[in-house]
Amino acid sequence: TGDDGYRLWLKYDLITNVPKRQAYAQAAQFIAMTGNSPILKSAADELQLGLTGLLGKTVPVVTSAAGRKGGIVLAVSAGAGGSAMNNEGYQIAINAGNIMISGKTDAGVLYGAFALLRQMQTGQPIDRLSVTSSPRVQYRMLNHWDNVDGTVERGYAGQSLWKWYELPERIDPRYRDYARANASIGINGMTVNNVNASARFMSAEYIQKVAAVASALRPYGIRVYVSVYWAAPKTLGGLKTSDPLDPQVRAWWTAKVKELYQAIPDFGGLLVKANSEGEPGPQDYGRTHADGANMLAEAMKPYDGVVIWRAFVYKADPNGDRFKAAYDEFTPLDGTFDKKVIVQVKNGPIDFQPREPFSPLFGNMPKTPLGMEFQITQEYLGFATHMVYEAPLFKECLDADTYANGKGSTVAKVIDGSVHGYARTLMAGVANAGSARNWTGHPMAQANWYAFGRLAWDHTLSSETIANEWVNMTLTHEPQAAKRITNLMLKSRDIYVDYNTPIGLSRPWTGVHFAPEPWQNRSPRPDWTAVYYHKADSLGLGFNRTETGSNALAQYRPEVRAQWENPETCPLPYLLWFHHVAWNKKLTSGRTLWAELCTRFYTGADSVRWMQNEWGAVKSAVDPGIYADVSARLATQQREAIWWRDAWVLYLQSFAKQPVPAPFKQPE
Ligand code: GCW
Repeated sequence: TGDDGYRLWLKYDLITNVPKRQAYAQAAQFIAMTGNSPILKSAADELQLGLTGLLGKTVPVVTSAAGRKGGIVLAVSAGAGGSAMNNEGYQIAINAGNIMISGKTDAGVLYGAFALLRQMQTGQPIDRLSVTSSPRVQYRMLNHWDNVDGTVERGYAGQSLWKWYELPERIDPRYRDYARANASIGINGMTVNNVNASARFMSAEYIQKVAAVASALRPYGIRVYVSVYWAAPKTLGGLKTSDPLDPQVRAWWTAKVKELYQAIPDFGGLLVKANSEGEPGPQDYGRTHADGANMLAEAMKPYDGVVIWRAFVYKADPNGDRFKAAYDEFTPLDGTFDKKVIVQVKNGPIDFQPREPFSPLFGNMPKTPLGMEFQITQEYLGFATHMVYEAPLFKECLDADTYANGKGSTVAKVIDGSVHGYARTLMAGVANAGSARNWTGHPMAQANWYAFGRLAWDHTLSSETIANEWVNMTLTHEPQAAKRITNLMLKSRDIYVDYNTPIGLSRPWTGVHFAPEPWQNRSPRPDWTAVYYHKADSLGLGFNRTETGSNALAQYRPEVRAQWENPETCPLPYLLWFHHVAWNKKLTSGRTLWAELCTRFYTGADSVRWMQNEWGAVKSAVDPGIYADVSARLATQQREAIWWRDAWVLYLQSFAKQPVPAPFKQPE
């Protein structure tokens, strides 16, 4: 028994600190909703729900403050916040004895309402509030990789949230709670279906279903997008081709987009995975990504929607380097995309590895808005069993300097438009939410959903600030315990990297992306084997991407290259990404490569024991249901960390031909 985690970070349990509760109650005696719209109503409803829980009494919603003091006033006004605030921003200030939440739009007010609740949930004072906040990125989206049959590609939290067989008639009440959770962190868009898309989502039947989902999310300021199966004109429309330059194909998409907007007036747009991993695309007809994207953009022209075109492409070239593929295909197209197109780029050049250098596309497409694609679901981070707090991973990429426009041209500043002046800005996260009672399988994985949204709103927030907020809202208010859990979260990603892919290793798996298979050397494609990535041999380990190797480093600015191209000075976390290093080479740590690898694998696995101890120490401060769930998952993680360690050590030892250094014990 205990908390089932359903309420996520929106718990609103009674505040047990009585003076604090009384102070809040004093300042929140009524909610004045001046104006009326479904989104404003959501804001008022949420405040009422939250305050009722936190304060233990019902706070009335009224239509005007009518000269009263001591309440919360919600107001939409075009001038709110002045020019410093954008359309979705909010201001919270004390005005005539009330807490005034204002925005230029009702969505801004909704975000402000959640911000005020967060203030109370985290125990901050509210009597002298003066906050102005605007999202730094315009399109803040989740991408669901959900299929028609209810399965979720790379989903580890049960079946899909979207019950296609019940829609459009039945709206699962969960859709609203999903919308609340997203709105609370500022997410304003979502794609309902997998990028490996079924053409069915373009059928009249499914458009009605998607429209029903959209109607549940609309009152929370969330727009719905759909992933497109490129060959739909052929498979669904019965045309002979899906060539983007064919007039019939163009007419088909124009009509389809019109149909979508008739059903969903605020439809967000289309997301496309084309000519990637066997999916069809414009290249099947000798056309480019830009030809394809621009054709869809033309169909979207009458509407306020966008085309999001993914840059996750790589060809099966046994002599090539997959690292270079997206840059090679996309940079020549810079400047040729329609204004409605955003190109969505994964954070790293390969594929959501536990640690990757930033994608060299960032900073190299000045004329094409590039959006960020992060993966929240833990495809390569231990599914729903390992505890990995992802904010440090997101931040490492966002804070990396591309030097595109001189020092300080961070990836974050490319994404938010400040480096190249992009007209549209986007951050997307591949969702980790499913129909599991607690949404994310691992209770701690809720923090990754939360962190993604907070960073999409404001990438300058620190991983620690976000973790601390989440812990206080979700797990405990006990300061020592909250500190301990925050610290545990902050260390969890590096611990995972240590036992999984230390010093710049990547992709030691095939198949299900979970089990260690560094020996895997057979596959229909060379770049779908494990040996392709680590290149272990009798001399050493790692992928030479310098001039004497694939020269992928040439895709970065000289300043970035300089950090990584010299094996003597390349930071250890990135070393094997760029260099083939001899087993006995002395590293900057003072250890040989082999000794350093062993040290990482062993300390990483041992650190999971430390995680277990730390979690054990907070037992009395967290809910027993959540405590037990996390404890059990940590025990699994501990067992699996050793499995990873031993698989790697034994495999690499067959090349390094050296004993495991003391004090570590040779695996059996
Ligand atoms: O990470 C890989 C996944 C695929 C995924 C693909 C992509 C949706 O293993 O499952 O397909 O990337 O991002 O397109």
